[in-house]
Amino acid sequence: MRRIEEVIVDIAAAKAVLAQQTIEVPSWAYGNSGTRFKVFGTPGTPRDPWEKIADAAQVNAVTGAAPRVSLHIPWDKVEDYDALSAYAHEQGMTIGAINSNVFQDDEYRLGSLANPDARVRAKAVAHHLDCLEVMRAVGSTDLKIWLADGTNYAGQDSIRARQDRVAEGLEQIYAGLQAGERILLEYKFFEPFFYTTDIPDWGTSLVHCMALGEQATVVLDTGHHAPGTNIEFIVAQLLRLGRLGAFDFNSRYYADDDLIVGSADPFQLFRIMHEIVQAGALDPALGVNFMLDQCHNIEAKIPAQIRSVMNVQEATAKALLVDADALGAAQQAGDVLGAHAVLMDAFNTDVRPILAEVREAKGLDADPIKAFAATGYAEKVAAERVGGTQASWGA
Ligand code: LRH
Ligand code: MN
Repeated sequence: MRRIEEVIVDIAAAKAVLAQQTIEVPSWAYGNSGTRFKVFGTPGTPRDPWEKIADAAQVNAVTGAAPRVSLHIPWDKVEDYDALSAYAHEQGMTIGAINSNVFQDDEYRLGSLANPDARVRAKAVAHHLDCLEVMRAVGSTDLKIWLADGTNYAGQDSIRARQDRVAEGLEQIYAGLQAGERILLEYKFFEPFFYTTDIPDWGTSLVHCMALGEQATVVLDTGHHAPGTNIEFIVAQLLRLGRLGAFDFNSRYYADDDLIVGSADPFQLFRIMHEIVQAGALDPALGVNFMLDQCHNIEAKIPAQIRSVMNVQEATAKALLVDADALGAAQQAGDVLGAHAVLMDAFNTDVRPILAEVREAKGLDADPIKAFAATGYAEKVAAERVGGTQASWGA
């Protein structure tokens, strides 16, 4: 592992960028989730959006880099969104992207915006317009749309007709946007349907976004690609087109495993952040929202989220330590191994010391995991949160 002292790029500049980096955490990561085989409950799991936000605030408190929490509607539905937003502010948080949900009502068996039944499509559009109202009530500008829509058997429905229906529905939702607001359109290559998925890949999401307009951008969920997909290529292309709106960071070994980002393939996360740094896309002005989208089925949820934020920070720090001049020169000279070595030097650099310094400069403990354990918060909520129903994907 290369030591930080050996690095020649401007460490102070890298630290300044790292100090500004923010990662958005998902409310649903603090609730129970699982697989079709089992959803494990855990003592202290939140029972409502207020408790989810309180837990998310613990991650920000020890990392200083996670000041936003995404909501999912209706999982986070409340009577008074102003009050929820005010509560988030009291906790030092703001509410980020609003995720719609047109994948759990019985009517959506054959799809939502792609459903052959116009009444069901109208219901799905109406839900998204409601989500826009929630977005405005909590001061957010991002409506994140993931359509589970798809089919299971060849011939079940017209692939082309479903695309036309999706386009029409998205148009009706897009028409509801106000200035400064945007749609984040997510794709996923399969699940819950297994023959077609109506927005299966970045190309399909991009085609719909370009048909809609400038306020429509693509969400890249790192768990939503066929095995072997070069995700950083997609990142580079979407940045080139100015259509990368957000990431849903997680990692996987097989399918949409939603594991801790960087836990399965830290080198892939580094390669993705290398494309981000090369494009200057850490600059909030480029509008890329770095979000987590994970489920902690067996591990403690708050420490898992803290580890996730740290993994993104470490991949970003390594990407910021790439000697861009040396890389450019080697690439220009066709020095294949020389260019590769420049990247590997950065990847093989222990960046934990500079991230510790960035945290200490913010008055935080160098080790966020240790800092959280020392708060006794997990034990406190396990004792307090007795009774009621623990939040989970269904509820
Ligand atoms: C779908 C998905 C989507 C969310 C859900 C929680 O797999 O990635 O982003 O709505 O997970
Ligand atoms: Mn996702």
